[in-house]
Amino acid sequence: MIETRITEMLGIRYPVFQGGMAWIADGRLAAAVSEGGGLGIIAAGNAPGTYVRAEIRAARARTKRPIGVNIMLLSPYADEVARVVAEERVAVVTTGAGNPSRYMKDWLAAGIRVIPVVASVAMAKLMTRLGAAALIAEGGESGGHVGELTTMVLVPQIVDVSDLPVIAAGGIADGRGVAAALMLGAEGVQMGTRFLSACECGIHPAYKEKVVKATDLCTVVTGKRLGHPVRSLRTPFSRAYLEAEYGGMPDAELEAMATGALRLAVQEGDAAHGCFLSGQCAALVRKEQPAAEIVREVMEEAEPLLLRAAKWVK
Ligand code: TUI
Repeated sequence: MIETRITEMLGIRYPVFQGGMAWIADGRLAAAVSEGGGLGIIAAGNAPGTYVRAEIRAARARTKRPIGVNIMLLSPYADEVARVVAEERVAVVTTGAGNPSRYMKDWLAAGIRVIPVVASVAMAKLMTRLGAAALIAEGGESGGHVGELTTMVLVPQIVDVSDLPVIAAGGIADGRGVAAALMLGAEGVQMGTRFLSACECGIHPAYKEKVVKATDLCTVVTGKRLGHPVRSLRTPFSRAYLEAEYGGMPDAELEAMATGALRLAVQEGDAAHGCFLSGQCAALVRKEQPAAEIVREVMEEAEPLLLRAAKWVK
């Protein structure tokens, strides 16, 4: 049993968060993770408040345990969703892709534990000062929108500048990753890619199959030129996008090419036009299995590794 300030603070069995993956992490997946003893997180992505409220209620119909909502701060609906999570008094709000300062006061007044993703030391200091309950340090091995630093160098730097518990994310898909994260000073982990293979994850079967069959060099970062780098699986779409990006396609056309690409991957499994967001650790994800089993398995794998390391100390 691994108990940290995260398990204690949230009243959860395992310090494992399921990443808030846009278009993917719905009430069903989040409830399955929370029922399994981790923290399930509904992704607001680019969806309106009505969707988020419905998914919160769908999750609550399946589990009495705490759930979280991730707010993607670049969303045109971010203000609306920020109000919905306060009205619904969700246990945890995580944020991504930006600075959530303007919402902090209202969320704290609603009794919400705010756990932002921070991709830099400056943001970690600011969030600590504004009342965050914990911090998620997400390295660029992750899928989707990626920061500059790797998990290995980001986590210890965040741990050094904040007294808050830190959750490591990016590149973690099994017990080895969990053990390594704890060694870096983290008190929990967040995994996205590993949960793409969960039975309760409703992505198109072709998406799941691509993840389970992925190999070491299967992901690529696109979108650097427009300032929104995104990691996804190498596909005919990502190849075409990279050619356009580095071939000088005008910004507006490049943006149009990406619009709707995530939905096409998630709902249609369309490799020609879809963008299959995934972290580098897809190569460590080998089979479909229930979400609860994933949560338990990674933590049970980590325990003997931590004990083995302790035995090396003379
Ligand atoms: O947010 C994510 N991952 C995402 S969001 C997303 S949807 C999207 N699609 C296309 C373009 C952009 C977004 C897909 N995947 N992860 C959390 C994360 N947050 N990673 C890095 C950051 C981050 C970056 C900058 C957090 C704070 C930050 O602060 C910038 C500032 O305002 O100073």
